[in-house]
Amino acid sequence: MAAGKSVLYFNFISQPSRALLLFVRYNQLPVDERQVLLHKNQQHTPEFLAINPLGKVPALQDDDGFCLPESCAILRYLAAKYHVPDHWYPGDARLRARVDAAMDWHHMTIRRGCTAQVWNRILAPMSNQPSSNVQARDGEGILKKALQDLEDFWLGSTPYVGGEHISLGDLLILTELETLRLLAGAAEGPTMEQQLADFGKVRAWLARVRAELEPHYSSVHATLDKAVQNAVRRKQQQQGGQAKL
Ligand SMILES: N[C@@H](CCC(=O)N[C@@H](CS)C(=O)NCC(=O)O)C(=O)O
Repeated sequence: MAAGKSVLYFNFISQPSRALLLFVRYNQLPVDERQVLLHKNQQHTPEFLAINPLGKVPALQDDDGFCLPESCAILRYLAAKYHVPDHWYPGDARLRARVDAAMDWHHMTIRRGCTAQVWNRILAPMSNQPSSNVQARDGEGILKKALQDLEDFWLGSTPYVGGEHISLGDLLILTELETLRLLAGAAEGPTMEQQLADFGKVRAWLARVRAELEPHYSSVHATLDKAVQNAVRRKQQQQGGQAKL
């Protein structure tokens, strides 16, 4: 397999992009990072569509022109290309299958539950796009069930979702859950802390994985931190404005 340099196209708010950034930075992979500004629609420019015709981040381009969309495929590809430590994506068929299962599971459960809330309660109102309270509430239900399964099954008897060691599955689920922090700026609905209150193993796992990924956890999440602060400030201003009416 070609061992040349790659370029990762990403956005700091995008959950799957952050999973890839953590993986690349933690493993010090020779990958250049190029941010795609989604609020400026850079994902729809002809230049970017030539790299990922799906118009989404993350996307990868190797120096020989090979392009790849989809975070899970990119994570697996980079793990193979750069021979990262085995625990990220184990060679053993059963250990690997468990990591694959966690990666597959997260899409329609954790990701679906988080995205429905964050899009409809924060991102859509912020960008003047239509939002749905019904969809946000459905997201709460989906996430509650997903968190219960994370607590009881994925973290039921092991410290990480794939088993005894940190893996690609932990990165995807962690970065998805982190986005819930934006809900601190939502006009209604439960915050991240409220939604995690009943899930002690999930909270302990979050703290463990964040600490293990430092200093990259903080550098990758600095933009999200700022977005959370801005969302909270906007909410306070709106509430202040309403109080004056
Ligand atoms: N299944 C894809 C999801 C990619 C995705 O939905 N990316 C979002 C950001 S999280 C995006 O690029 N949205 C921009 C758009 O749809 O215009 C993956 O895991 O890579």
